[in-house]
Amino acid sequence: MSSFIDRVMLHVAAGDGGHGCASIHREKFKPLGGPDGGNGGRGGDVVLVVDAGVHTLLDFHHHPHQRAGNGRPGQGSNRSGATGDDVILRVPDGTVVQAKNGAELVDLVGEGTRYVLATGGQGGLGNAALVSRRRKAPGFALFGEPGQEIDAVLELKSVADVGLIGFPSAGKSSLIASISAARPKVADYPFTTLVPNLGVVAAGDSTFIVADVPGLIPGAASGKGLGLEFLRHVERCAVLAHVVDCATAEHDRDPLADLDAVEVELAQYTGSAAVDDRLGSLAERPRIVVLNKADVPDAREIAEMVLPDLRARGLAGYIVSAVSHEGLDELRYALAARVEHARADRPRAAPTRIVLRPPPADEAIVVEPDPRVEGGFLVHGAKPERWVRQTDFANDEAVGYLGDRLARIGVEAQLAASGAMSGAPVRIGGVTFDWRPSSDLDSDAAYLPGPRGTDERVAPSDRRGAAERLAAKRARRRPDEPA
Ligand SMILES: Nc1nc2c(ncn2[C@@H]2O[C@H](COP(=O)(O)OP(=O)(O)OP(=O)(O)O)[C@@H](O)[C@H]2O)c(=O)[nH]1
Ligand SMILES: [Mg+2]
Repeated sequence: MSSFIDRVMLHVAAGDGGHGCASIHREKFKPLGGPDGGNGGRGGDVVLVVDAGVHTLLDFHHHPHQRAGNGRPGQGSNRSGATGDDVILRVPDGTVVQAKNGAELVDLVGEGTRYVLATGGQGGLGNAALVSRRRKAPGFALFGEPGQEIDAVLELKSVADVGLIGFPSAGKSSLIASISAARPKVADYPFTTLVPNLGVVAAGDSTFIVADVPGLIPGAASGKGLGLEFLRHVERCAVLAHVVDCATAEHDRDPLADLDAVEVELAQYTGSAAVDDRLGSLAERPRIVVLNKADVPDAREIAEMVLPDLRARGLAGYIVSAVSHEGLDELRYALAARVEHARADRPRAAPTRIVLRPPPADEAIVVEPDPRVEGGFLVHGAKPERWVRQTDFANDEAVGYLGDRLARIGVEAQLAASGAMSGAPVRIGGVTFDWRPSSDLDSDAAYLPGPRGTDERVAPSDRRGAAERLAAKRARRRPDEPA
């Protein structure tokens, strides 16, 4: 079975999440209104959707870069930012998605199947959403998270729609070269083509795949020439196109005789068991006749004489020249119409509406010594890295909030267990901190998450010592770090 591999590298970026808003409600005579900063909107996703109307990856060869919309920032008065627009990419049934390293991510089968290739960034929480019992008036908000950026390879193994069959040197390879981007070898001796060639042909809105197979000669069924072996490459073609040489100098040949000889061979081809029974045998397949080499004056005359005979047999004939390109547009549209007709005949599978997502990010948190920094540690983990990206390091409260979150999921305990000393440089997602364990600060060993804000409206009892605690405890960004 011949399959044609259409491959394209896609560079996609999901939208960034919008930043959360830090705002305080203001109303006449109520100077100390509560926090009312809204959340940022989610960034848009980049989504692949199987569409039975799409047959090749041609579009992506032209537009390999795709970017979804960013989420909008939150605003005061608890207004959330708008969600970023998704980008929907329509792909053919049977598209295989691979990561850049070749690992298969997903095999997209069935009309309507969706796969989220790149996930939009979460919006940052606004300060209204960050209120807790201990942090009553947060003076900060979280940044939106950047959208995922992914390079992926789309691969489509498709089967040809049209098979070009005919005698050696009839011009099959010349023809596929003149109507598609395929560039097979062309020469004036028989059996130039030893392996099938495939090309994508466009005609108006329709695209289809044409296969050029090695030539057939009388007796092919009994093994003459290259035999019938290569006909398995056209077994699943919905349409056959006889390519006939109208300029042959051999006295015992003419277009109708060649056509008959090829038909005799086709009739003897039994094929493999795997053929789609809706298509029927090769002998029953719809076919047209391409009368080639019309640029040669004698050949054109012969072609015109043959047309009525073909019509009498119920066959459509097209007079073309692969060399001068005459008649090729008409041929492309005629083939497209037959291919579309065959596609419409094949019942479509009911939409499956399967939504596939990449496996959830690994929640594991790994702490290890930093090989590049003496006494330093690296912290890996989806959550800590995301939280660092969402933190406004210019805001002490925001940094304190990050410290609380990290302690709560056990990063602090893991650092201590790994032997980190107070003051050790700890790197998370590209940002380095001086690690200050909370046990340094609180006499009790158990960590107590607490408000670290300096906002005036924090209850005085909560604020006691806050400034000192903050100064000692906050995770400081080292001056050598890029912002
Ligand atoms: N004048 C003229 N010559 C053509 C035309 N098409 C093909 N030829 C010539 O015919 C010869 C055979 O062309 P190919 O395209 O290799 O024929 P093929 O059918 O692929 O042959 P095999 O691969 O051997 O089966 C080459 O010398 C071509 O240049 C045409 O439209 N006009
Ligand atoms: Mg050839």
